[in-house]
Amino acid sequence: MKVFVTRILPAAAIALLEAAGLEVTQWTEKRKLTQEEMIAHCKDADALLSAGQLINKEFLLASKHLKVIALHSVGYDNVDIDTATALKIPVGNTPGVLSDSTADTAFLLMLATSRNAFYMHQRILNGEWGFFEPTANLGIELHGSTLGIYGLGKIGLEMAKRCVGAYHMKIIYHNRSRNEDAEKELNATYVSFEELLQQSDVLSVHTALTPETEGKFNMDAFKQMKETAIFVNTARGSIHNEADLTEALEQKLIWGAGLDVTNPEPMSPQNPLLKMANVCVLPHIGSATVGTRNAMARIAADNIIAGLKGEKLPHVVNPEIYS
Ligand code: 8YV
Repeated sequence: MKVFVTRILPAAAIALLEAAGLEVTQWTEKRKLTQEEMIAHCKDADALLSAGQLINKEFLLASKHLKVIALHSVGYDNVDIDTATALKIPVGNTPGVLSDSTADTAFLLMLATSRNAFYMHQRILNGEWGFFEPTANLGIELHGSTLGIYGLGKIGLEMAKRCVGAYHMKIIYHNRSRNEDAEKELNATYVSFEELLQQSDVLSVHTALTPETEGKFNMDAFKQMKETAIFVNTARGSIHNEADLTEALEQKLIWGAGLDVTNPEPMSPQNPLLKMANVCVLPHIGSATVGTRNAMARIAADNIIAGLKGEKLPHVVNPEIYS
């Protein structure tokens, strides 16, 4: 049976697929496939292992024969899950294994933003490391401050643990449902969305992108935040409204922002956010460590192998297809 893989993945995962007797074709060009190319490459395939591609209704209707789609990501906002479910195609993702590396990235952005670190680096490159002034280059102290988490799941919990361990931060969170483990383990307090905005010194986004969370951090939200607050987003760029965030930073409604995700990606090098002292931007590298990307690729391979055997995927996002 044949598997089409949309990116070059760690060799260990390809070896797993081949050891299972599967014929693997990888897309090796350094650009996204077009919809037509996706459909054409999947025509003879039995399974699709996808990273960084849109899987919409049109693609799915043209690729109904696929026995399984495995994503190389925990997020599945780029997949029309309702259509996949209606077509009885199981879709797998890679939860858990990227929680540490993504939380590390959120922590890095929080700390870097609190000290304007990326801008300071840029100033050295520009030859602007000049006269020492005790009142210049001052950042914000994180110790004992309040971390607000929007979407306290696996990744948010790891971010919270780091902040408690490093800075004894107080944890507040807003979720659709309570996270009792975090309440017990970290003394986290559930608050309303408005309280989260008003009380957070650092507000870190760890929720999935859904119609409910899209554009949630807009001007109305930024206006309610502290002037000293740091906004961190390592989830999806569309959860914040970028124009509103830029304006909020320009008007000093909040202190700064650390972003691993933008809308669109890649971000234009001309984006005004990149010129701001109080903004740190990374190119969506939340899960980008050797260990994590290997683990993600292995899970994706396991999902493909199970799907092609007609077994339930170890990590399935539409389990209802089995009932
Ligand atoms: C992925 C991510 O690496 O897992 C996710 O949801 O955002 C990233 O870690 C990226 O989507 C490419 O597959």
